[in-house]
Amino acid sequence: MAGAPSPIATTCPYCGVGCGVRARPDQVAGDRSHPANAGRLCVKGSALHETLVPAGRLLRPRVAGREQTWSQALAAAAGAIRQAVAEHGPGSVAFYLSGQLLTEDYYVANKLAKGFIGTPHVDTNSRLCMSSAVAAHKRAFGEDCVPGCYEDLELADLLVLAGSNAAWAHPVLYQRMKAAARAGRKVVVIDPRRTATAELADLHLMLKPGTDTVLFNGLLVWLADQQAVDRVYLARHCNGYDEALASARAAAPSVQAVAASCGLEADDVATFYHWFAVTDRTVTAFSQGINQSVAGTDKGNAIINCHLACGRIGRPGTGPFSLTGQPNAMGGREVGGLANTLAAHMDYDSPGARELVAGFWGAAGIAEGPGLKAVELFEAVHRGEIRVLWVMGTNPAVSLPDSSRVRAALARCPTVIVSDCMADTDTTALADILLPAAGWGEKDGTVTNSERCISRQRQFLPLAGDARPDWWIITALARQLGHGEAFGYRAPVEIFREHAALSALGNHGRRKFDIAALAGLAPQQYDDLAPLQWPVGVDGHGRLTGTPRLFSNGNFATPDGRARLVPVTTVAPRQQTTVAAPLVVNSGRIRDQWHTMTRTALAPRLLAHRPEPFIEVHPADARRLGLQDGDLGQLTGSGNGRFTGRVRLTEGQRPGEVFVPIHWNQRFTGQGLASALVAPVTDPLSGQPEAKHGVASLRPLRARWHACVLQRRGRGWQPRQVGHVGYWCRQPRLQCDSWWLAGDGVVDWQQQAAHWLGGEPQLVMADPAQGRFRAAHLVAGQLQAVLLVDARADQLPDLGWLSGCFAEDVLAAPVRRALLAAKAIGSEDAGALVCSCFQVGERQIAAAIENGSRSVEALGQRLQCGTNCGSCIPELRGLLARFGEAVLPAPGIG
Ligand SMILES: Nc1nc2c(c(=O)[nH]1)N[C@H]1C(S)=C(S)[C@@H](COP(=O)(O)OP(=O)(O)OC[C@H]3O[C@@H](n4cnc5c(=O)[nH]c(N)nc54)[C@H](O)[C@@H]3O)O[C@H]1N2
Ligand SMILES: Nc1nc2c(c(=O)[nH]1)N[C@H]1C(S)=C(S)[C@@H](COP(=O)(O)OP(=O)(O)OC[C@H]3O[C@@H](n4cnc5c(=O)[nH]c(N)nc54)[C@H](O)[C@@H]3O)O[C@H]1N2
Ligand code: SF4
Ligand SMILES: [Mo]
Repeated sequence: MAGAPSPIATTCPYCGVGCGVRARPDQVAGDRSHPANAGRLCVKGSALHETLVPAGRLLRPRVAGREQTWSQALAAAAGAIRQAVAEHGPGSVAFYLSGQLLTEDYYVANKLAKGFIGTPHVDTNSRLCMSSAVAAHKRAFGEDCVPGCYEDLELADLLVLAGSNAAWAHPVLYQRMKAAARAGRKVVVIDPRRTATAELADLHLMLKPGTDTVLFNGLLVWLADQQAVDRVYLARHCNGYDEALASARAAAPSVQAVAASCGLEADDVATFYHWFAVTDRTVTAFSQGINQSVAGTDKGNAIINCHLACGRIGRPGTGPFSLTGQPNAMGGREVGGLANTLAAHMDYDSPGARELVAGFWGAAGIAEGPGLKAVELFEAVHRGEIRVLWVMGTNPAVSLPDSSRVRAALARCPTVIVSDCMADTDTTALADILLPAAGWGEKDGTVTNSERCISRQRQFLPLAGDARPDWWIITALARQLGHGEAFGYRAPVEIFREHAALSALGNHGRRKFDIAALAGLAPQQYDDLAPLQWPVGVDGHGRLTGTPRLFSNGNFATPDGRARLVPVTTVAPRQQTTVAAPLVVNSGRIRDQWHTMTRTALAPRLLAHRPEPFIEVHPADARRLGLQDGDLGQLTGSGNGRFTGRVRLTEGQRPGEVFVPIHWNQRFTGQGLASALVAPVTDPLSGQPEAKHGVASLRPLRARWHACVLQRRGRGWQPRQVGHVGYWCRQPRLQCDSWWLAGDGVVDWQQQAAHWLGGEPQLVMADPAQGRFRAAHLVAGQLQAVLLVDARADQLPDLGWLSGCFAEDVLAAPVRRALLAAKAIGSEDAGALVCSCFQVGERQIAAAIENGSRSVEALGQRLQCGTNCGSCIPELRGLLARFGEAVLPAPGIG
């Protein structure tokens, strides 16, 4: 295309797969040369350019709600920090960082806080995400290292996915696992829910939540009893086998005992154990179903124990594999962003580390020892001990447990500084000083993905408004505080070189994290840096070399070089059901949204798959509670937090347990925070919250009416201000904004319509007997807003067609009539969206199945669904199973 800028190679800012992207402002594509994805992208990655919109950006610094210049805002922030340190000591200042910052941002934040302000209280949202895996790695290997690489997931003959919904959370890696299927390869999924990932499983263990340690302890016992352990490997390279086995035997004496504790069939447990015992090439990939638990660290070690016992680590197709959540959680761990670490994989208690780092930084007042971990940190904020809290790149009002207490803590804190690229989030709403951060595409730096691969993020857009890259903001503040000499960086490359040099400090091969070979990169070399897995070396020709696998020689990062098996006991979930809160609440991700929706909700097609917060319930529980599919349900947690969402009935849920998504927040719905149902209890070693095991009661939300309002963009109506609405949820669409509403009061709809539509409706249809009402407001024939009311939610029409009417300049008469009937004219409603890439809906797919497309491939040929990112294929299969049978030709026909 003439005149179009050529694409820039960069990295996707979402999940820890770390896909390479070739990006232009108006277009993104997978980077074929990137080792993580070889050209593939998932639906979120493919929609990245649709989120590069000015809407909602924070463009100028704000102090106490007023726009300010950078120098004013930095002076205000520096003044608050100086005052807090003078009056209450350095420990009254805290930073709360994010695995979505770039390594360079993270490095300077850590250096400023620990080294120069001298506060140990620097923690990150990775505490909620990876800290149990980090602690497990350290106990077993002596250092926080993921031993293997993505290729191992393809090479494994047995692939175990524990507490991971990779099909939705690591989609491109999932596609790679799927494509690597071959005769004899087995997949075991360990998850209390039947997820999209379970579609890949030869065996799905739908275990009782929180019982993974029993399952893996039982596996260790089985391996020992079947002589499947590698005695030579254990003798040469490991400590602690006998103790770990004794502990496992006490916790999981037999397959029957394991099956009973985990709520599984003994035959299924034995099958898993047998496969593991006989398959040398085994990888166990794990994620938040393991980490987010009061036994998260133990769960990780129980898995690692089994791999060490068989010597299955450090070789192709083997190993425990912690799937990283965020794009740069790994980079944050490298710089030492967690409160219990110092820098560059050195801890405060690593011999001599504090002095070495202090000397390297020239920081005389470096923090003395570990600081508070996220949950404790916000408790300290609540107690008033933290006077200045700086939040960067995370939305704690939504993502930390017991959200109302976190909000109260933020509200009480004398100075809350928030750096974010979005203006209106649940956390920015509580900030005193708001600093506009550059977003993806506007900044330069590096990230490290799940397989230790360092990739460049590159700038291809100008900075929006006065937004600045995070490293710039942090160093500008450091200079205000008088630390100009230590923070005189002019570009990210200078920070990166220092970070690389620090990794070699006092290392002498003791720490695997060593990227000293990159400490001398010239700016151009940094710009051109190709993806590279650490530790990084240099070959005989002076070329940089990465390391796909660690510990291949059986040499670990412990003082004696031996790995440690850790005795694991059984720890029950801390949040236990009660009569008042009889259901277990599981929470997690959906396919098309990223975390608190600040970016993915900007692309309407990413909201079409699941437009509203929902509660997945087993049909037996629903029957007991008087709930039907599509009803509104309300969960009440043990701490009285509430969650209202659309009930989805599914056999994929164990009875007595419900699942809610983590994404919705107060910008999008009235009462849909998963974290409101989670108590702030944590793993004693890692400090990671037990986010997968809240408890709650469930009841139907009584509603006399269900409504939908569609409104032309920018007209400013906010249902947050409406008193008698029991439920609201906002769904931005391509041509308009829309709200789902429900309430129990008696409403005069004529009057209400004028209010909600922002003007007298010209078109009205009322059918009080049916509880039905339709109204539309037009200006000069152009549609401005529509209100649809019905007594039952399932009577509301599909809104896809209606929202299209906002694109028309003048509404034709038949369209007006159809609008009141709210039925599409001449076009079939597509039904609930299944394929986001090609916008294909359930009804279209059902029709195609009826017309003979009886396979995923046939559906792809007819409708294109499933042919791009492939993440809807599990759902296509579900629809084929559901509709395929119903429409089989009757006997005797054809
Ligand atoms: N689409 C999308 N992808 C994402 C993200 C996103 O927001 N959206 N976020 C990224 C981030 S930061 C992260 S951390 C990852 C998370 O990736 P995942 O961990 O794969 O995702 P989750 O949905 O949090 O949880 C995984 C599974 O754990 C199961 N589980 C719950 N309790 C237990 C248990 O006791 N034992 C076992 N074995 N399983 C259990 C849940 O049922 C769930 O299916 O995803 C990353 N990718
Ligand atoms: N109940 C429950 N709670 C959970 C979880 C769960 O499974 N269940 N999962 C937990 C996990 S694993 C995670 S990782 C967390 C995630 O939770 P959060 O980290 O709170 O969620 P995000 O929406 O990713 O927040 C990132 C913020 O940074 C902003 N941002 C984006 N890019 C930049 C940038 O370049 N610079 C700056 N300064 N800001 C930027 C975004 O606009 C957004 O406001 O949630 C945790 N909470
Ligand atoms: S798999 Fe993850 S890194 Fe890759 S495109 Fe999707 S969200 Fe981005
Ligand atoms: Mo995460």
